[in-house]
Amino acid sequence: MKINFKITTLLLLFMVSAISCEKKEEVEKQVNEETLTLKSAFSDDFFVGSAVNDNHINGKDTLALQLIGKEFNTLTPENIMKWMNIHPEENTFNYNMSDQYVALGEKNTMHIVGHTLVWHSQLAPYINTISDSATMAENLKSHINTIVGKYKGRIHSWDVVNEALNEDGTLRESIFLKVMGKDYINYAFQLAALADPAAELNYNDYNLWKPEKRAGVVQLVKDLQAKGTKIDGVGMQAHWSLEGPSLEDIENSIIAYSDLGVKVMFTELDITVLPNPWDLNGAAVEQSYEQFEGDPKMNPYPNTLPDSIQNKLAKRYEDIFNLFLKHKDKISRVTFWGVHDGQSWLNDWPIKGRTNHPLLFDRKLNPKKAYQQIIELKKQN
Ligand code: 9MR
Repeated sequence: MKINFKITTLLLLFMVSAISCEKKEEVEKQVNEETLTLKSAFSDDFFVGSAVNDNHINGKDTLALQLIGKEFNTLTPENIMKWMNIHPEENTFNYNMSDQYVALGEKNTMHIVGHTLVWHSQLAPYINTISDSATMAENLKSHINTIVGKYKGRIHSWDVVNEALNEDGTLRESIFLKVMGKDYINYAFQLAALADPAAELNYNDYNLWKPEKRAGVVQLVKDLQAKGTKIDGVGMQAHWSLEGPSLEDIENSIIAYSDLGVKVMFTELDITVLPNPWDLNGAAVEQSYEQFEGDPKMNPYPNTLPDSIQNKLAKRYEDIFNLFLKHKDKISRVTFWGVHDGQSWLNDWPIKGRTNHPLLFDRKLNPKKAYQQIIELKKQN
């Protein structure tokens, strides 16, 4: 009787502990799911990041800074490393902001991106006065050697050349092309590889889903590879809208770039929800958009985003992330162009002073439905 009682007690204890183990696992799973953030949800898939501005970097925007640390594991500087800011005169380099930027990334153990070394826009004025090839080459060398060298081993990935292509895939008539010919691209990549052999080196551009532009990128990468020049990735900027581009066009580009043996990155993701002057009958692209400033028709959601559009945005982000997950073996990074809607460049482009809602966090830094939907994708997988 006594023995039987002991066995029953032991059995009961065993069952209770088995049940409580199961319960514990369930609770742990629930807690994990509830506390998933972008970086933890996609940690097995790709880096998830954001572009950061001056107020994030200098620590003034403390709330956004907390969000950045919690949600993202990679950063890109939105403006502070562009040529006119970091190297405004031939012999002047401004490292004040870039030092703080790199320190911010290091404090949070992040994948740190440098944006951007060679770009026709936001250039220092002295570059536009150069008219001979040897001087331009010298200046490229000084710019790339100095900056990449300074952050050797600390900036992990560089947008070496930005937006060198026209929409039809031909080379853009930038000051670099005009003065040096097309070899400036190869030269820039070679210089970056010499200055930091371990850094990831990328070509970055917008509208890379377009078949003609895609062909231009494929040619550009093949040309570099044929010369034995190091190129590690193609950055698709991803300034998209609710309607386009199609998932098919995006997917075709992911596959085309990956087939070249390079990584694919989505480097500047945002989804505009506002009407575009390009869609208006008779609005030519070259036209000034000042005529639309203050026009309520062009700024339909100045306060909150209606549920119908919020849902559309969430569905669009869900579809896009589903595609990213399908090709996670090819995609190494997804970076949003801004932390929250209130500081997106799309509030001022292509028309100034509008209220756009293109990101995952609203103006109060609350996660939007699109955020929940993306996280939900990972809970299901
Ligand atoms: O978001 C940036 C905005 O604050 C600047 O005014 C603008 C100036 O050119 O550049 C924006 O960032 C661009 C990025 O550096 C390259 N790809 C296109 C981005 C949006 O214009």
